[in-house]
Amino acid sequence: GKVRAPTHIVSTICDDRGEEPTYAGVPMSTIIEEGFSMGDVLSLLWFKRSLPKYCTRFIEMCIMLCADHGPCVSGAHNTIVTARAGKDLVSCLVAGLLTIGPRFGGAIDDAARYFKDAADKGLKPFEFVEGMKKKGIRVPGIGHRIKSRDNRDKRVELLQQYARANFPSTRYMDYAVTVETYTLTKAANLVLNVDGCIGSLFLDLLVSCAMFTQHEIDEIVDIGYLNGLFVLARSIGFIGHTFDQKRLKQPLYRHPWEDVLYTNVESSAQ
Ligand code: Q5B
Repeated sequence: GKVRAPTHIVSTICDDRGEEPTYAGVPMSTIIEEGFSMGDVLSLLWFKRSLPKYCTRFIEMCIMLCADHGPCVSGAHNTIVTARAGKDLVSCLVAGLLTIGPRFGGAIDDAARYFKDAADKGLKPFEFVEGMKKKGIRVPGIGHRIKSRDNRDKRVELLQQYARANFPSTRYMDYAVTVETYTLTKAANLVLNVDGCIGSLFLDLLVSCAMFTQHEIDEIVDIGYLNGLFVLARSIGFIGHTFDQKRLKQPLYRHPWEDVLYTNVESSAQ
């Protein structure tokens, strides 16, 4: 009989072999004819299911609100410098993306992991924060360079308002807010930042929409899906910054000497 050759790739999200491609089993014509949104498409390709409207709207809000945060943040800065060095679009984009990590934009998964663990264990905010301090770990999702108690992050406020009005439960976000209340007693800039807000609210979404098993939720948090939201969103901004620099025909960037503290022996002796 026929022997099936072993495959080298297993793929479960998209099939392009038929008359039309399908995303998680949904044909492209359905996606277009039934007016699926970006959030619907993301749900199919990332979560392999159609999520309710309030969830896909939340996903779209995260993408819109994180699309850009000005030219001064690490990623946009890298993109701008790369564009000014005359590099191509993909190089400029990845130069920006490579800065996304535990300090900048990539704290969403860790925020979800730590807030979930602490909330599920019933840790009091001070126990959680002081426990992290003892371990020498900054609380992911807390702290911002320019946002503070008196200069709140509008993105965080908008996401919180939406979730309070539309999510069945905001248990993890509420926990994150109690952590923020505690960290704000230490310093005014230790606010719940956009990463922490998205991380905690995505947990609320996953748990309260009742469309994921506990194992699936653990897997999503474990694998680290959520930084993907920031990566996807901020790519829009980085591409915009690339075009902006090229349109403006900006010259090669060189950082000014005056803004560098040279501390080698020769220069300090002069
Ligand atoms: N301290 C974000 O730090 C930042 C603490 C903390 C306990 C904390 C810092 C941090 C966790 C990672 C995180 C996402 C590096 C940020 C984003 C997207 C963005 C960006 C934009 C956009 C800022 C001063 C004192 C020290 C620290 C203590 C600080 N954070 N303690 N837990 N989390 N957060 N990242 O202001 O005693 O003096 O040693 O790592 O969530 O990336 O717009 O810019 O859209 O693009 O530089 O919004 O918070 O403060 O490093 O001088 O620390 O505060 O231990 O204490 P700063 P530092 P001490 S959202």
